Amino acid sequence: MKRLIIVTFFTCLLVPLCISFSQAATITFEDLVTNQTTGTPYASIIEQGYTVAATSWYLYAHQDGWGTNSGSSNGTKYIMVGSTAPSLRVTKNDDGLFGIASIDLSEHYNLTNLPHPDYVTYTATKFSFTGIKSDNTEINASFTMDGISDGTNGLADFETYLFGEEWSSLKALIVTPINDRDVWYADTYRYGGVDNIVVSASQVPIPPSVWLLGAGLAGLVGLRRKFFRK
Ligand SMILES: [Ca+2]
Ligand SMILES: [Ca+2]
Repeated sequence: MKRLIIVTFFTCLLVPLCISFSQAATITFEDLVTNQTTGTPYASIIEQGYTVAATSWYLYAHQDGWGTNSGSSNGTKYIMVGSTAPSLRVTKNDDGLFGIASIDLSEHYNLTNLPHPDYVTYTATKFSFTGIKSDNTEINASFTMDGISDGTNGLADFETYLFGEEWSSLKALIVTPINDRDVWYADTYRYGGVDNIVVSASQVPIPPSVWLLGAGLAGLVGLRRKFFRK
């Protein structure tokens, strides 16, 4: 009987674990086509079963060191949002619900190597996040960046923002760069870099029949062993 209880316990434990771990994904943008000069515009990007779309016009794909080392760097490709693409909208392609665990964010420009000194005021200072839940309620958060962005040099330009557990069962996630400097064009010029969006499909509830089946199978195994021992 002791063995039966142990087998049942582990069967029930493993079934939901296998389902939840297999559905996590990191959107890295490494498959995007881009170039060394201006970057490449995209209206939307599909990766790993998710769509990352600009809420208007284009977002841009950039590669590390683009321009004359004009952008933020994390050694990989990433996307720029802001100006003509005010926000990003992340959705799951099958209209399923998902959770967001983390996102990497940067100031977009290399602030030590600007094409023009005014460009420092074009760069986002923070990001806001809005999660739209399955019942259409919203959750919100924001993140102020460190203002460090030195291109392909030594300092880390991107920072990772970690979301809490409440950022689950989302229909959509909206990511908006914000420029809170006291300049009249701040609403227009607020470029930010985005990379490594870590998402996971919301766990599919295990139907009671599956739990019963698991427990039943475990019971059969236990009885069989008990029978043969006699
Ligand atoms: Ca990347
Ligand atoms: Ca930074």
